[in-house]
Amino acid sequence: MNPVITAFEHSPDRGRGLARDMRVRWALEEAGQPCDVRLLSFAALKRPAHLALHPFGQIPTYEEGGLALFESGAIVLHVAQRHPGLLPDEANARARAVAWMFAALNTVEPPIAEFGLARLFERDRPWFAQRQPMLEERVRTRLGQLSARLGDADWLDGAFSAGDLLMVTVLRRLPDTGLVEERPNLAAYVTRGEARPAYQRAFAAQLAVFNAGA
Ligand code: GTB
Repeated sequence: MNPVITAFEHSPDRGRGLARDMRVRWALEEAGQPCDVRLLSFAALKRPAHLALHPFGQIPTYEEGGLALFESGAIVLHVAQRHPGLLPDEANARARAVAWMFAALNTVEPPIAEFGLARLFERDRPWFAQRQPMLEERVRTRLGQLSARLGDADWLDGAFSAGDLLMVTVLRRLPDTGLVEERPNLAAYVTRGEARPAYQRAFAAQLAVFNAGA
C-alpha cells in the first residue's frame, strides 16, 4: 500500500508548486516512494473527516498503515528517516541536516510567509504602505544571512539533504519579488534544487492536478 497524502483540489497557486504538499511530494520522489493523493476542496478541509487527521484543517497530511501525520516538516522528516538519500548517515551530519530543516521552517519561512500574506491580504489596508518595507527588510536580512552561510557551496551542509529540500521550497515562496534574485548564490541554489529530477517529477504531478481541474 502506498502512503496517501492530501493536496488542494484547486490550488490557488495555479500549479506553481507553492502549496506545502509540494515539499512532501518532492521528498517522496527523492526517496523513490510512490504515493496516492487525495484531493480536497477548501470546504472538505474543515469537515470532521479531515479534522480528525489535521487539527487545523489544512493540507498536507500523510497516512501510512496505522500512522497519520500532519505538518509538512514532520512528514518530510518521517520520509527522510525511513529512506536513504535525504539525511546523512553520520550522526553529527544528520543532526546538522535536521537543524537546517528547522532553520528553513522556523527562522526563514516566518518572515517570508508574513511578507507574502501582507501582499495578498493587506494591500487595501491603511497600514500596508508603512508596514510593507519593514516586512521586506526582515526577509532581506534573513536572505543575506543565508546567502553568507551558503557562499559558493552547492548545498547548505555537504550533500543535498532534507534541509535543502525544505529551504528551497521556502525560498520559492517569493516569486515575482526579485528578493531571491538579489542574491545570485541563492537564486542558483533554488535553480539547482528545481533541476533535480525528483523535484521535476513532483512539480509535474501537482501541475497535472491543476491542469485537470482548469
Ligand atoms: N505548518 C503547516 C505545514 O507546514 O504543513 C502549514 C500548512 C498550510 O499552511 N497549509 C495550507 C492550507 O491548507 C496550504 S499551504 N491552507 C488552507 C487553510 O488553512 O484553510 C499554504 C499555501 C497556500 C497557497 C499558496 N499559494 O497559492 O501560493 C501557497 C501556500
